[in-house]
Amino acid sequence: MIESIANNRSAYPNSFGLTSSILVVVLGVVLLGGIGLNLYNVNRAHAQQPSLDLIKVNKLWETANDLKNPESVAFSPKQNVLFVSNINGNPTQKDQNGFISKVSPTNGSIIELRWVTGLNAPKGIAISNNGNRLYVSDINDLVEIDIDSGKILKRYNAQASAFLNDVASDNQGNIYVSDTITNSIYKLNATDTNVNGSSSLQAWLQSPQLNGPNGLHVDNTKGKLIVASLGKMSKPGAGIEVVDLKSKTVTALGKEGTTSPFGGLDGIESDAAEKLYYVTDNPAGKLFVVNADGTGYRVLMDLHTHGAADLGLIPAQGTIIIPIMQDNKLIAFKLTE
Ligand SMILES: [Ca+2]
Ligand SMILES: [Ca+2]
Repeated sequence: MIESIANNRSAYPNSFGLTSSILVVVLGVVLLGGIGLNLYNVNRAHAQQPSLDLIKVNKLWETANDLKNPESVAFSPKQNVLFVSNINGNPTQKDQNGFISKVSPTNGSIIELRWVTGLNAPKGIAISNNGNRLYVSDINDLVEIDIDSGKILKRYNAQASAFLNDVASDNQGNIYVSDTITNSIYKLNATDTNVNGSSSLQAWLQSPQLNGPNGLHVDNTKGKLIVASLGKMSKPGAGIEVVDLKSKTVTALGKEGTTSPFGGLDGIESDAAEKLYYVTDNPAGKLFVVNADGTGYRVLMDLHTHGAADLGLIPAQGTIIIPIMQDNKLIAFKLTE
């Protein structure tokens, strides 16, 4: 089955079947949570959540289309730079041509196109809690890169993985990686080291409820891993799941398609207050804004293109950066309220 998926994907660049996240999804009718609430509930909801209706987006910049199937973006405040993963071809092929670029968050100029090379099909990117390391998923491996030197320090193999996708870090130094096809989350434990003093990447959670886990976000305050799911590779369509980092209990965020989005979800980021999530639907080319308490969402933007991949967010600047995989570029937007 995985073989046939890989073969389908080689039909690229005709967008359908390119990644885990490229197939058409018919979106359900978007219903916001406000219908039928009494005055008390409306007031209470306003006290807890920013109003979704007031949030607007304006285009800031886009990069030159010199990137090669960019999948994910991460912002480093320390270096004031965006790191971008470039799959460069088939997302399951170990072709050694994948790379990481550095892009200016100010104007989208490409600072260094091939900053780190020798990867295969890099996807999710996360910066470690201490800001020194970059972690990138690469099909079956998690790659550790030294940010100062741009050198690959280590490759951690994720045993029995099929399609590693997003990467997220928590404030304890742990790293989480989603594996879309096997409904798994892997964890690189910061403290659990072997006799040589090095960590290993372990299968941490496997559950059909994860339903094709793609985008990952850690809410450190609540102790939750928020998962934006893709659904089946052959038929994308899923919602957002919340995993308790201690008990590993999985619960759905709101009611998918009604108070939280349903689609071929790809990236998920949060505002600084952890009140709102910004989520991309890759095949439908949409950006959702979602109440973090599962009480409502809306389509913030329709990009009218397939392949809106794993977004980046600069909370302090209200900037959202979306990789458009088949157009080989990033587009940045400013959020205003
Ligand atoms: Ca490649
Ligand atoms: Ca992804």
